[in-house]
Amino acid sequence: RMMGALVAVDLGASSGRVVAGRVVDSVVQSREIARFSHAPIQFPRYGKHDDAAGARPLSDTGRVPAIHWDLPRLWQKTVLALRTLENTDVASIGVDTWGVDYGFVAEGEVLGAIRSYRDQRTEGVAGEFVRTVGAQELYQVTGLQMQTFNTIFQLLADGKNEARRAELAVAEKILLLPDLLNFLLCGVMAAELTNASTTGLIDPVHRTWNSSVIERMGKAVGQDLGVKLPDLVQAGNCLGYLNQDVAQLGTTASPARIINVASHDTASAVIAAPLIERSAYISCGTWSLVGVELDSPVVTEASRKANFTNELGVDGTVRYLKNIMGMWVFNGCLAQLREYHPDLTVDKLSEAARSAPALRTVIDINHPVFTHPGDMCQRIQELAQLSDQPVPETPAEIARCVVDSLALAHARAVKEAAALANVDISSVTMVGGGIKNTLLCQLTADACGCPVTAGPVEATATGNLLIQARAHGDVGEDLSELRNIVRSSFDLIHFEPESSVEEWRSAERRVFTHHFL
Ligand code: LFR
Repeated sequence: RMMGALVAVDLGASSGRVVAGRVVDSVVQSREIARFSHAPIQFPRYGKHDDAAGARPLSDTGRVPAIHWDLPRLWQKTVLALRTLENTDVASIGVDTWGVDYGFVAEGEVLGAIRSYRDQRTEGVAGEFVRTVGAQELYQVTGLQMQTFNTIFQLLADGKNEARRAELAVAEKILLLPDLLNFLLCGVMAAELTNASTTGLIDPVHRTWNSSVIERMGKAVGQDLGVKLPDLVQAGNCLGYLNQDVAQLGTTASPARIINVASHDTASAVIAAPLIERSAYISCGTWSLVGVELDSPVVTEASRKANFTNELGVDGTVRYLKNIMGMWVFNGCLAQLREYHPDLTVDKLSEAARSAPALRTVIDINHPVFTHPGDMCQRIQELAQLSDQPVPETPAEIARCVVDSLALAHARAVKEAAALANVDISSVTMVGGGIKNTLLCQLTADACGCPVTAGPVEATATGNLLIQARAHGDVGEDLSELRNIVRSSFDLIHFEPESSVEEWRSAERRVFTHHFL
């Protein structure tokens, strides 16, 4: 049987792509249809009726900008990419994006702007809620890491703002980004579980909406949020059929299906991480997500203090992992350095890092100063100064500091994951765009003191395609079979540790660490 093409719409926080593929004889064949970069967009935020503030720089007013995603552009890019496939037989489409962010739907339309998780409106609000519920209790019932951007805190912040509160009041449903795009594609609303697990509103043991937390939230914002959250569905569910006004895909008898994939990008990436026994994974993109696959959550106090999260994967798995600020910091430095060095590219900066002295300065790459867009180089220099280390000045030194620090953070998180989940780890599997930086892979092997297998780069889109293929019955049911397909479809690169772990341990002692909790 010759099946139609599968289409993965994969939107990361720094770039999006649309990939068309098939699985033929247990090999993924795929072709990139479109790729585009995008970024959170900042708007000045003024005080209410505060005319005097108009003329002053925002920094003087103590106000932080509002940060939105460009949904119209993301949608437009997606539609244009789909239209290029109008002469192809397309069986289905699956959408994945970064987690936590959402929009409202009312009267059949998207209502208002989509805030980015980089928006700082949640700051005080998150702490207040956590203190009322109790950090320990909240962790025990949600298993979720403490990040001020978790959906639960964003909704709480919306409830405190008159205008957003009004939107929340008229919203019929709150839809996470991939669910929102699915709704636009086919008119059906649902919440796919892997991404719902990033909200803070899920019970990770029963894998259902967490009614007690939702009730508390609802009280805090003065509305019954339970009715606004759509029904949960599992990855693999056929949600509906592509609206032919968007694009004419499929056949007249059967338009392309919209399939719920593992719609959290990290969940799709972990599906396509060709894990072997006792291997940790690192999904390297805007973030580095470092962890292990488990079959039940870990909600101990030690785990909470280390800020590990229990996000949900497909087939009953738990993604026990930690968020490390990944290429976000590197790319932020690059953007800034390009003002003075317009010819600089990711590749050139990565190469420059290779030639700079190793482990000269290491910083806490996960320090909250890096959360928001801006002057990354200065922030690095300040942290270097604070810890009495040489201040990196040249592009090469800055880049090296970032890559060394990131590798160190990778190693530390792998070690913590193993200890906290009580599992043995003897290798690390790295996937995602960040592995194109082979220095990062090598240094991660060095810092971990164990072999690293890197690939595929397009793990997220691949995981997306594989769940669609499985929904059509084109591949086996088992996650291990999906990973075998990945192994036979991509060239994986192996890195053996080359330097002594001792050097890394002593470097670690120089890091000026920020304690979250
Ligand atoms: C990666 C990711 C992370 C999530 C962060 C914010 O793209 O989805 O898993 O913590 O973005 O949504």
